[in-house]
Amino acid sequence: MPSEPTSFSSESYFATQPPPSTLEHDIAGVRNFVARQQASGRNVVLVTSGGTTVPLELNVVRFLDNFSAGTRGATSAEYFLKSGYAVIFMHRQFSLQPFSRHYSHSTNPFLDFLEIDEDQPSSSFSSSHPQISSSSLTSQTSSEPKAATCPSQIGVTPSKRTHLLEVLTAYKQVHASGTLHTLTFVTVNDYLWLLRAVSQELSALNRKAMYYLAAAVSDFFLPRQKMSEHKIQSGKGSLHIEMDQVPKILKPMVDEWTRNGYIVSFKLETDPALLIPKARASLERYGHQVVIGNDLNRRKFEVVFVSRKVSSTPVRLTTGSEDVFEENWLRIDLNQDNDKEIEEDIVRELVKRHEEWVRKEE
Ligand code: PAZ
Repeated sequence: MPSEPTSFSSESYFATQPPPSTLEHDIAGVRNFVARQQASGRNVVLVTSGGTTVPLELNVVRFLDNFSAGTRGATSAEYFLKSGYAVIFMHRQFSLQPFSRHYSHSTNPFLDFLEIDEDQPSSSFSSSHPQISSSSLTSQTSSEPKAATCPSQIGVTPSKRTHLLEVLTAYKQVHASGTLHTLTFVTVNDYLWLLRAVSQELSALNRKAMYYLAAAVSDFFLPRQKMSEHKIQSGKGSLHIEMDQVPKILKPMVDEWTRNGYIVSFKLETDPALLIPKARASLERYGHQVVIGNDLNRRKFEVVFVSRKVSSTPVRLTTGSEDVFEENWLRIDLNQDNDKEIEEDIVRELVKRHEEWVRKEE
């Protein structure tokens, strides 16, 4: 007999699903980071990025995944850093990250940026440093002395240098200023526990905190109590799994976990007709500040900001909602400028709106 699906509220979820083992350690790091940023007076943004998994077994062999490479989150994080924000980058393990995203193994393999300079003796390397020599890429017998077989240096392909230098400079600056803090999740359970705990820490910043929820989070999950301990066996033919709904965490996030924070959620649809109605419904239900709608196939060059009109009061509405919301489309022309990233414009617009939000406090 299949068990009945359970309807989880956020309270019952956190009361029954176990926290990830690294949670306390992760949150100690976040607390420290937030305290440092608070002391320096910076705004801080939490960027969530990448997809969550839903394991089907306790000893997990199979899992469901949510679509997301992490491009939106990693790219936006860089633009927030450029705008002077400190960033907590909470991302799916092994998804794209700020700066290193430019050299992703699938689109821009790092080794393609390097060349071996056969003419240059590697005089700047001391013999105690490890080196990559041209001969190590060709033929070298183990008996050959290392120093004699490492005559070359590695260089960056000239056409790639300017870009690499830009990325490297920004990366080093961020590293030196300590304005980027990174956390990872894998499962939807990791994500929910982390999101709650990080939001609660960040709420110390009140209006100076922004929450930019670009991760693709599963709407369904298998509670631990219903999971098979071992790998599901295939002997019984087809597989039937009934999943429970993940609790709608935007509600407690707005009402309980964050204090006056500026909350931006994303809505991904594949049917363009659903984008605006679903974004409005989300704002109506949860009462946060902005929903950014994006269509799966157009997301790199078109998004829509759905928000409450400035004049309208932030109350929950049941009728006539179309009068109190406004949509602002943001588009870029990739034919005109194929280096342009839409996240630059998204972040610029949000920084402007957030500044107004912070001013309301004064
Ligand atoms: O990570 P990516 O750039 O491949 O995709 C970004 C995105 C489409 C996952 C993001 O913009 C988004 O819409 N996140 C929310 C998804 C959702 O509705 O759950």
